[in-house]
Amino acid sequence: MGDPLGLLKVTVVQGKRLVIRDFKSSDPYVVVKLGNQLAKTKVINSCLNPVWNEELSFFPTEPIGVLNLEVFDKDFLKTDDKMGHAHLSLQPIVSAARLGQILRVSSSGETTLRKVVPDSDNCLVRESTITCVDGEVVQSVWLRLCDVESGEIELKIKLNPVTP
Ligand SMILES: [Ca+2]
Repeated sequence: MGDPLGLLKVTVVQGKRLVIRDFKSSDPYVVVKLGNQLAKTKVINSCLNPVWNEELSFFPTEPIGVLNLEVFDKDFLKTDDKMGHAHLSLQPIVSAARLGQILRVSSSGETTLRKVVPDSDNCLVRESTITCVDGEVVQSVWLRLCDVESGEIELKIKLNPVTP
């Protein structure tokens, strides 16, 4: 295990245009993984545009990994169906947090530290902004789900870095 990087709070905000896995709808939930740490949201029944607004906590260590998301349709009496997956590199938020510390961004107000643009290596739907809000480093992200016909997931990621 490497050095701890702080507390990473991942809020799974909502999903949009998720796929149908039952007759008319799905019962989606999200599994979020960072290395061997795993957390799940609750199941929202019969909804293709679910709002979870659920905060999941992770304790990342150096070197920082990739956040992996998988969406499933909860089923009874059979295995849950896959509804797509996505990943997000945590390197930008970690470097932005370091930059914020170096620049000693004031602990009040909001400062934009960095922007991440969609490309072929990430799952971003649109440009993602990393800001420092009242001392916390926050990244807002919309991810496109892969290996599925449609679906996007909104995340808000907060990093409270360990103070050196
Ligand atoms: Ca189901």
